[in-house]
Amino acid sequence: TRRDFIKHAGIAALPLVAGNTFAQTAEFNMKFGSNLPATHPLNIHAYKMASKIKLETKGRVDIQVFPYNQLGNDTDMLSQLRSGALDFMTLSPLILGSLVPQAQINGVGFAFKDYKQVWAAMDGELGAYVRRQIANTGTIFAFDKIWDNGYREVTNSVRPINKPDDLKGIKLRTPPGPMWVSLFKALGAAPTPLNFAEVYSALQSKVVDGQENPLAIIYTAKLYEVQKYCSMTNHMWDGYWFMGNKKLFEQLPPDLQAIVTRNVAESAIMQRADVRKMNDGLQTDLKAKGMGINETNPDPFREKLRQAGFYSEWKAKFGEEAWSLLEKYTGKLA
Ligand code: X2X
Repeated sequence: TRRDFIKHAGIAALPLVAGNTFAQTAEFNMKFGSNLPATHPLNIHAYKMASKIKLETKGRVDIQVFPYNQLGNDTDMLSQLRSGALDFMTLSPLILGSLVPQAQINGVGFAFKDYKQVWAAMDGELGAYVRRQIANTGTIFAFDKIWDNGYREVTNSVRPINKPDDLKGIKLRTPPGPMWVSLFKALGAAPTPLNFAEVYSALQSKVVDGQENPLAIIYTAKLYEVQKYCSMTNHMWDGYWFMGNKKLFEQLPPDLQAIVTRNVAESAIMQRADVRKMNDGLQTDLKAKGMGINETNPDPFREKLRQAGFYSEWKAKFGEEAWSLLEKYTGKLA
C-alpha cells in the first residue's frame, strides 16, 4: 500500500506526480465510512473533523469521508474494518451485536428515560464496559465518546401505531441486529432485518410496511416520501460507536493518534447537540412533507415486553455484570 511504501521510503523520497504538490500528499491517507446521508449531522461533523485533523496534523493525516454506504452496507463495512480495508466507521452498537453480543445493551426497550441517563451510562461505566468487549475482538476498537443517533420512532404506511396491538402483522424493517428482531417480535410485529442501504427501496416497493429510526434519519434519508405515518414510540435509544481498525490506527505515531482521538471526542459533543436539536424539532417539517405524526404512551409497550418475557430473556443473555451496570443508570428494569 501507499502507506507501507511511505513508511519504508520515507516522505522525502516520495516522487511528485503531476498536479500533486507535496502539501497535498498526506503521509497517512485514511478512510471513514458511514451508512447515513451526507446531510445528516453525523457526516457534517465527520467532514468538519477530517479538515480539523488535517490542519492539526499539518497535512500528515488525511481522512476521506464516504457517506451513505458508498463503501458498502454496514455488514460490508464491518468486514472491511475488521480486515483492514477500512480505517474508521460509525456503527450502531446493536448491529455490532452479531460480533460483540454485549454491545447491544443500550438497545434494551424503553431502558433510558432521558438523555441524562443515556450520557451518564454511555460516557460512564456501561460505555467503558462495552468498549472493553469491543477491544477484546483484538482487531477493532471504539473511541471514547459515542456519537448520537437518537430515540427511535416507528413509521409505516398501514396505520398509526398508538398501542402494541397496532403493530400486529406489520412487516417492519429492522436493522440487522438480534435485539431488534427480539424486541419487535415481542411487541407483535413481523420484523424483517435489512441493512439501511436497502431501506428506502424496500419501503418504496412495499417489500416491508414500515421501519423505525430517529426523526433526523427519517428526514435526511427522505423516508417521508415512502411512509405515511410516524408514531413517536421512543422505543430505544441508539448511538454510533466511532470505531477504528486497531492495527491501522497504531501505525500512526502517538502524537497523531492523540490528535485523532481528541477530535473524535470533541466532534461527538458537537454532533450530539446537533442531532438532538434535529430530533426535537423535525415534527413540523415532517408534517409539512405529509406525514401523520402521533404521540404514544410507553406504558402499554413496556408492559407487553414484560409479559412476553423480553426483559428476563435479555437479562439472562447479558448476565449479572452487564445488566446491573445498565440498571445502575436506568433504575430497575427486570
Ligand atoms: O440502520 C438503521 O436503521 C440505522 C441507520 O439507524 C442504524 O445505523 C442502526
